Amino acid sequence: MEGVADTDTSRLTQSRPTPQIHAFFDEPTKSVSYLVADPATGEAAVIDAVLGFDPASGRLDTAAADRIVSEARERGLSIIWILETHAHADHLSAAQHIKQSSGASYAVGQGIREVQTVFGPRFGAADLKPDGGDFDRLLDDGDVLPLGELEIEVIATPGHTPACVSYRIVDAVFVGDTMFMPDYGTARCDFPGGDARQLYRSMHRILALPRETRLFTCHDYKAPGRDVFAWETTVGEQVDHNVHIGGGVGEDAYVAMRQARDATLNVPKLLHPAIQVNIRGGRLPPADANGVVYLKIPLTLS
Ligand SMILES: N[C@@H](CCC(=O)N[C@@H](CS)C(=O)NCC(=O)O)C(=O)O
Ligand SMILES: [Fe+2]
Repeated sequence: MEGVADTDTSRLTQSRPTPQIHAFFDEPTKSVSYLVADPATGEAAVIDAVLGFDPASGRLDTAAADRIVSEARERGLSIIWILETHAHADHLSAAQHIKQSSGASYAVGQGIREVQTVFGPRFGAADLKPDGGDFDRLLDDGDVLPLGELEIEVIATPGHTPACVSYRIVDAVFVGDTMFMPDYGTARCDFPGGDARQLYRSMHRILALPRETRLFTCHDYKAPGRDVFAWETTVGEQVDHNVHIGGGVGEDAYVAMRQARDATLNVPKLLHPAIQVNIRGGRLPPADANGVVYLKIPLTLS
């Protein structure tokens, strides 16, 4: 009898498997990339990999992505997913570089099609494959991707952009650009297809998760009075303290605040380079007749 009781107790108290998480902070773009692995099988996902880009020289730099791949190799992990939380407007994706060495599948939210519809014509991107064809998989809300013995649940969290998704792996959620650290607030909603009301509702889907759920942000811009970069928080901390939505801020008040703040923000420095590469799934545009690859900047007269 005692033996049976012991077995039952150990089963009840057995801790849930949790993902192994490594964060990589890219200081030039204040972006955070993640390598997330199932400890049991070593299968791993890379979330939001950054390709370095210096617009003055046109130089691309794979150092940040190579660090992620090296870390995976040193830990004996095999990268099977390359995931994007959205089509980033502030940095280029290194997905294609990581795909070359890993052969992993590249996935993004299905809202990418809307982003491509808006920006494809603006950049004259006739080479864009229709229906998100530059990605291996377009994700819907509720989709589940296998990661060894763990599962990655896709939570559609549009608002910052139409293609925004968050990824939940057990008790960890990679929230992309929805909420930032509680002392900084939330993401801007003034990009084409962005919508503050939608973001508010998306964020509340995440805030409905258990308070101890760990949240990992896609950026950190520090905050007044904070000297170090940070990217991990919890649902409970956001619910209580997020400076934009914490303490029960209502939807209308949030939307008014967000729209007023967005009206003061500058366009991200790498907006044009980032968007034209990221709508192509991180592919560069085709080379010109002279064999050189160029990025375009649409001009407007103010
Ligand atoms: N200064 C940065 C701004 C980047 C930016 O606009 N970030 C977006 C996320 S892609 C955001 O939500 N920012 C919120 C804010 O700046 O308050 C740049 O030029 O890259
Ligand atoms: Fe973003």
